[in-house]
Amino acid sequence: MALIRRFEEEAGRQYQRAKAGGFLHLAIGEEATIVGTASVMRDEDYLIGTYRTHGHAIARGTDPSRVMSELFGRVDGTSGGRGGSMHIFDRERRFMGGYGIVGGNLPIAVGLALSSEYKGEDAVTVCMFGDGASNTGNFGETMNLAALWQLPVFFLVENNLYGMGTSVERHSAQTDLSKKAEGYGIPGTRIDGMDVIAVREGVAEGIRQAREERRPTILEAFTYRYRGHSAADPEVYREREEVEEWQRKDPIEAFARRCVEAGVLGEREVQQVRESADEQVKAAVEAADASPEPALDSLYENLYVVDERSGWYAVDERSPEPHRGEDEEHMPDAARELAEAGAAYAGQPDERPRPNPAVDGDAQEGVEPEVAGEVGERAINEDAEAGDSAERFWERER
Ligand SMILES: Cc1ncc(C[n+]2csc(CCOP(=O)(O)OP(=O)(O)O)c2C)c(N)n1
Ligand SMILES: [Mg+2]
Repeated sequence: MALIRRFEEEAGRQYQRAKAGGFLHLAIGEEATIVGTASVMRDEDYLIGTYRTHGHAIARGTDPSRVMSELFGRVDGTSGGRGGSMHIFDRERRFMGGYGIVGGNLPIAVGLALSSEYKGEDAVTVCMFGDGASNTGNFGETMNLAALWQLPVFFLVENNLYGMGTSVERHSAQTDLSKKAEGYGIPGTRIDGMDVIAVREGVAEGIRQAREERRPTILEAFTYRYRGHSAADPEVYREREEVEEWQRKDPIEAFARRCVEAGVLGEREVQQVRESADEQVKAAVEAADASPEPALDSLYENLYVVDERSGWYAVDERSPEPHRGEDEEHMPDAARELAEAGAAYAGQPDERPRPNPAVDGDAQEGVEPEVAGEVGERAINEDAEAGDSAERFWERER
């Protein structure tokens, strides 16, 4: 936590000196939520976050020099200097970004969890996002598939009370964000996100349920960013007193005090932690400064552009003529083939009659997921035995 705090203070300074470009969103004050979460993850687990994720990468073990180099736009950065602050990424440590689109990471988290399931891996995906992101359409789509497919994914809402300058009460109809996915069958709980141990315990349980029971859950962690939304925020939406009140709950100070009082650390050791953080951050700035900018002739690498006539293609990796699926207008056979394949895959409509929950009650209520299928099947079979056709069943229900 101390290292992340020092890193971000320095990142803010380097941004003011125009060493770091683009946008800069600092999570100063939110360290307990970040570190508490990462501390109970296994190496093989995936973590995915938003655009406020310098600390998340560092907590996963990414070298701070590589994160600072990314802010500086240098070749030794985590994305070769091309992503900047909002797009930190470290595949080796399974830190999957870093996204500028609010809520954009949510469906990707479900994709990661699906890949683990598909490959028979034991990994859990931990998806962290803000209170504001819970209002995006992606939220509902993500929760639906996570619950429906019983994926090994765990959601953590970093509720810092604001989405930019809009408070939760003004941006969300349901202000208890832990309840926001209940309708999809994803239960939630709330914890003090300023207490690193509380976060650790809450996340450990959520990860356990995801890993062992394939049961996605949400944890809402209350936290606070001491700085503005981004480096350019006049902060007219909140009172100084509110910031000061949360500063009194500083997660680093509180944890240091707790360790000293419990006799786990001495004052001197706490000081050593801070000094070590300071040294690591100084080294990170030096390394970033020494790292070269990307070569000019690499300007078009990994860059995709859209051409109005021929669709998407990569400048450097593909030949400029249209490829399969890019220019249907001039490739009618390919388009038809794809449409026919899709239709064949969808198969025939299921004509079996279904129970009507409004009349028969919810067959799945209070029943474990494995058993629920059987109950549903039985209800269907009973109807089928009575000689009901699908049409007659629905006619009667209407
Ligand atoms: C889809 C989309 N809409 C709007 C924005 C602009 N925007 C950037 S950050 C932000 C607030 C998000 O708040 P929250 O999810 O609570 O995260 P926090 O910044 O508090 O960590 C908004 C609206 C965006 N980047 N993407
Ligand atoms: Mg927020």
